[in-house]
Amino acid sequence: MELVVGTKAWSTWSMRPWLVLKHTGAPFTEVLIALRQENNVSGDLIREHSPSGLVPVLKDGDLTVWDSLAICEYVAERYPGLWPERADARALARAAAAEMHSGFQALRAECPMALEAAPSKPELSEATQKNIGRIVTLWSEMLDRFGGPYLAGRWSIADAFYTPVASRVETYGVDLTDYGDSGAAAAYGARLLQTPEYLAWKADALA
Ligand SMILES: N[C@@H](CCC(=O)N[C@@H](CS)C(=O)NCC(=O)O)C(=O)O
Repeated sequence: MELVVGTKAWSTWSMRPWLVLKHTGAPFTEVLIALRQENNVSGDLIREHSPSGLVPVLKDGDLTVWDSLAICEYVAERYPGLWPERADARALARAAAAEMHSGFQALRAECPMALEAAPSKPELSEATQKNIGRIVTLWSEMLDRFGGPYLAGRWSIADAFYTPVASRVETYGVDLTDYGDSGAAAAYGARLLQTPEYLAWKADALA
């Protein structure tokens, strides 16, 4: 398999399936495309690989799969264990990943992932604060219900989807206790940033 990804310091969508593939231990090759180049260079390079004009894209033989969630689902069909075994945990892990995939626009726009950036503490808009409040509730309820250490018990695709949020919490100095966290959500976020897969991605991003 070959995964086409964008600049690792910025591309949260690329990070998700990359973490998932790394977690499986399956061998895969990687094509890295520098994002935000002038004169549509990035877009042209991406379109050589991707029918949607976006990264990430996974190639497996003559099959090209685009979109982070679809790629993760494809990998999960080949490598069991990426979704929880229990039906209720699997349902909520999927709901959490889907909510991330389709939501939290304010947080994403106002606090873009920037692994190379020095930590800062910007004023956050009401919409972004609402997103963070929702994430704290979601994380806390799932950790409580399934007992941790990850959202639905064992590490799953849902955790890959929230790893970029944990990096934003770190970069933008977000204190989750301001959003009703008892400490469990912050500990979970810190845990996501200590997985070997994330540390490998971050090392690549900073290299
Ligand atoms: N829904 C898509 C979103 C992918 C996306 O927005 N990718 C961005 C990079 S993170 C991209 O390719 N932008 C085109 C560009 O920067 O030229 C997914 O989940 O894969």
